[in-house]
Amino acid sequence: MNITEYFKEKAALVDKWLDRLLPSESETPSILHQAMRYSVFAGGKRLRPILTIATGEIFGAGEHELLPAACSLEMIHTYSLIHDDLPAMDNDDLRRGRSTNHVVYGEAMAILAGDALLTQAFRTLADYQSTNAENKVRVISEIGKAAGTTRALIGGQVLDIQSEGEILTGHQLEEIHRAKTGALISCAVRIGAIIGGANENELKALTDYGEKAGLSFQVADDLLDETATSEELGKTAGKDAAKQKATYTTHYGIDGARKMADRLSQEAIFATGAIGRDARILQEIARFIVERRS
Ligand code: GRG
Repeated sequence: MNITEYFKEKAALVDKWLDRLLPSESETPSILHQAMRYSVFAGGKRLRPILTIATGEIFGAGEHELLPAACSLEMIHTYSLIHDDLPAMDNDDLRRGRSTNHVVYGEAMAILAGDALLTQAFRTLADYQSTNAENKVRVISEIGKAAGTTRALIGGQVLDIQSEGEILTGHQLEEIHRAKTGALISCAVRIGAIIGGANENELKALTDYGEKAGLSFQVADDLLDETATSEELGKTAGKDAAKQKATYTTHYGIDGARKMADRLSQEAIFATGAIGRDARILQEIARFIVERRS
């Protein structure tokens, strides 16, 4: 199976579980549940849940063990996109090829839809039946940490907002993106490994993979922001330049950023060598991350 087919198959599985795990649109308050589902089912790549599934499957974990945790990451990712698009943040009107949540449902409902997705993610994690209670608590802690403030999603967003219009060093740029984008991607790999029962050495190698792949994702994202169209991306292209944001392309140039994305991808692939299991799927995903067109 090639990587495109793999993503299609796993994304369909993620969608099936998300549909099961989210409140139905008819349930009160209907408008909020519609808003949550509007953004979740707007056609994202499902990269984070797929990383959890791919990693967990390497260690023999099954659908019922992996999907609740994988879907909780997608709920958190979608909440971050809804909030990031708000007028108080990036003020964008296009996401996943559709009008942004606040444009359709209003600002108040978009804030609440994001809040509700974050809350539902942790409820999902707590509710699912796991044979290993210790690992379940560990996964909840890992996700709480990655979605939190210290070298994590919200903290990265704060640094990003504070850095607008500033000239950053390469180190500062990396610090922002390791937190804002990398933490959740790396977490996706780690929780797949934890659910699958990886040992400490395997977890260390996979953390290395996740961090490299996470950073390469952001460098590729910056390249796409400059080289792809809004239609291809499903979000507004050229936004970073318009907002005078420091990006990998403004810092290293298009060629420099391209080389950096490829180098990080190679390093991620190399890290999988230390697992001692067939990790070809993670290698394929590392390549996909830097070669994608959306
Ligand atoms: C508001 C708490 C809060 C956090 C916002 C992740 C984030 C922090 C903002 C998202 C905006 C953004 C452009 C982030 C950089 C890279 C990124 C995460 C892009 C979107 O991820 P994809 O390409 O999206 O995986 P899809 O739609 O495919 O799921």
